Amino acid sequence: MAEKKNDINWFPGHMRKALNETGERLKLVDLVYETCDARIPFSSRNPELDKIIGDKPRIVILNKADLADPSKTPLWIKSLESEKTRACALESTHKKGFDKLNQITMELMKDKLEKAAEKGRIGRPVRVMVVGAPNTGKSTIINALAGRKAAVTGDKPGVTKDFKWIMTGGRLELMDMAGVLWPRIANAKSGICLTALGSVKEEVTDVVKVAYETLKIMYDIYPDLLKERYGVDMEIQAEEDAGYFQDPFYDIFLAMAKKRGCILSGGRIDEERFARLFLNDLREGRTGRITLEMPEDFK
Ligand SMILES: Nc1nc2c(ncn2[C@@H]2O[C@H](COP(=O)(O)OP(=O)(O)OP(=O)(O)O)[C@@H](O)[C@H]2O)c(=O)[nH]1
Ligand SMILES: [Mg+2]
Repeated sequence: MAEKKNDINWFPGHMRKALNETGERLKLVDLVYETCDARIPFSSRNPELDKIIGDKPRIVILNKADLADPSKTPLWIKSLESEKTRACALESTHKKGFDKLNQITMELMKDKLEKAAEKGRIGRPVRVMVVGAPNTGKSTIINALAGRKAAVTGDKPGVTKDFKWIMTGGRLELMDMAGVLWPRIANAKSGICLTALGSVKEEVTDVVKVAYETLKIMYDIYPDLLKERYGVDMEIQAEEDAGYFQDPFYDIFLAMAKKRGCILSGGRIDEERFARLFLNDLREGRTGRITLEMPEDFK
């Protein structure tokens, strides 16, 4: 495999603008819903955004929980909660988890709403800004809360490019924001995970490199899922073919590609086709429910 660049950096103008404007817009809302991908709750949380949100009450939403490892999501929820920050899981395309989200929202707003009611503002709306990394499901969550398709959604990052207020018809007024990454993703594994699960535009990355690095991460955590999906005996391949200079994972990668019929004329392996297939399987949950990081990895 040809060596290509490893760093992942995607920070287009609309994201810089959204990040710059977040601080000012925060003054307009009571609460923040910060979305992350339940499969990578550390890597899909933006440290720049975290600083800007600061002490504002927030609910971290572990979205796409239907695709995450169900044994790990509760551990993440526990580790993310603190005095000003609550957390919950959502399966927003299946409309699951919203009762809990509403309950926490009202708990966090209780004092503020009571004070408003004392001043005669009974039933005052609750204003929420929805922020988070691209493609983590912000617009989908808003549509579920509004009960209609008020925001545009899509299965690629960077769909929402500017902020938009959406009234739910109930008590909530929601501000949909553009998904934002940050200028330098310092942790290489985070960059790989964000790309593998769809928060970084694939076109700016080396898809084979991303798939290959993701395979290594998956091999460490979920070797059985790989074995099941791709029918390759991981251990035997790794031990038998590992020459001194040969990366054993490369053989596994090639064996998996071959098994899935990614072969060019002349018999060469079509690495790029397999890389896309492998990543699509992973993103869409065909490989299984996965969570690629644990809270204790970041303590
Ligand atoms: N499986 C699953 N898919 C989801 C869930 N929530 C959203 N999606 C899908 O994820 C993709 C991205 O959803 P969006 O709502 O557009 O994400 P976004 O955060 O608004 O993205 P940007 O506007 O690009 O930042 C879409 O294809 C959704 O259908 C979920 O809970 N489970
Ligand atoms: Mg959006």
